[in-house]
Formats: sequence, structure tokens, C-alpha cells
Amino acid sequence: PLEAVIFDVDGTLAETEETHRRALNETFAAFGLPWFWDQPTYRRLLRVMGGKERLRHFIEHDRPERADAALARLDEIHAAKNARYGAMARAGSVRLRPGVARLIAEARAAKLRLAIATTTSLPNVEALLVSTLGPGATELFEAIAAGDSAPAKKPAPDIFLLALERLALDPARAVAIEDTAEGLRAAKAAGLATLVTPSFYSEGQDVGAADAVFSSLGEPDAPARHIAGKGAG
Ligand code: XBP
Repeated sequence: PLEAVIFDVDGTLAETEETHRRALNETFAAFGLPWFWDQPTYRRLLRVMGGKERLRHFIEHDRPERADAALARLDEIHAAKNARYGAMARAGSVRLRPGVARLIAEARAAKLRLAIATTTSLPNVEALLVSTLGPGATELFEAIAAGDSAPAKKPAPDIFLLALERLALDPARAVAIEDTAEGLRAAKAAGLATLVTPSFYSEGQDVGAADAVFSSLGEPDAPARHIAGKGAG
């Protein structure tokens, strides 16, 4: 029987990428870098998973002429982006996608265990969960596998395998929910049944390997409910 649901974060729980993009562009300006990622650029770069890996790819492929100077500041630029993103998330600029709050509440009511497997950094995940689901939100998830805690980012299966290891669970007893082709590949390689709900940036990607594809996880226009702390535990 099904025992756990493992959620991706960016694009699946919430449409976070426009906030990441805004935080990035503001960071570039603050660092005096003459870079601007518009939507088509970001859509292309999103195929490289992980914010730091994506920046590295951009510097090496799109701005190779001054790559050394930029690469030397890579960690600093990425940390500054995440600080901005965290502040934006805490200020409420990201909402859960429709149906996500209900799905989490219903999964808990059905005694399913919840986990997260994401490429994004842990503080970003925490900021998002707390601002959308309330102060106790991180405790809703038994395992939060994020960012650099696994050796390789998606589409490698590592982050899903880490979440499964922390749950001490066989992949046959869990389902993953993803929004991208890369995330789907990662979940499938970890042996998980996978539902895909395409997001703003992943719409049109080939997700034919999914066990099911949903345009949305729930009712359109429903307000996100704050469920953390209410009858938790
Ligand atoms: C999406 C990503 C992330 C975010 C930025 O990950 O690739 O890199 O775009 O976050 P997922 P960071 O779909 O697995 O949640 O800059 O913290 O990496």
C-alpha cells in the first residue's frame, strides 16, 4: 500500500521561479553585473537544475569572456540571490499552487507520510513552507531532502533516494509529485511512481514517462489554507 508522498518544491508546491528570477536580476544589478535573465532566457536555463549550477552554466556558456572573475564570485552571488528570495517569500510573494494545501491536509488525514525532495536550498524551502502553510509547516514533513545534501542534483535520483532513506521506505510504497521532465527522470530513476503537474516554465516538456499528468492538483482559484499547527501530530 501507499505510505508516503514525496513533493518537489519549485513549480510543484508553488510557482516560485518568477520570484527566483526577480531575486536573481536584482542581485545581478546589486553586484554591478550587466546581466538580465528574461523569461525565454530563464526557460532555457531552467533545464540546468540547481541555482548555482545554472549560474555556472550561464557564465561558462553565455559570458565566457570574463568567466574567471564571475566564477570567483559564484557562491557570493548565489547566496545573495537566496537572501533576496527568502525575504520575498517571507513577505508573501509566493503562493501555493491550487489544490496543494488540500492535498497535504488530505494526505495527513489519510495517515500518509510526507516528504520533500528538491534541488533548491533548504532555507528557501523553509521560507516558502512557513509563509504559505504557517509557522509549524516544516514539521508536516518527516523528511526534507534539499539542495546540496545529495551528491548530484536532479535529473540524478540522489535527492529522492535521500528522502526515501530518511523515511526508511521502499520506493514501491511512495509516490513523487513533480513538475518538470528532469524531476520526473530523477523520481523514476529512484524507482518511484510519479505524478506530474506541469508549471508555468515546464509546460510543454516531454513528461510521457509519468504515471499520471494533471494540469493542476486542485480546484482553480481556491485560497491556500493555513493548516500547520491545527491538529498537527
Ligand atoms: C528547482 C531548481 C532550483 C531553483 C532555485 O528545483 O532548479 O534551482 O530554481 O533554487 P526543484 P536554488 O524543482 O527540484 O525544487 O538557487 O536554491 O538552487
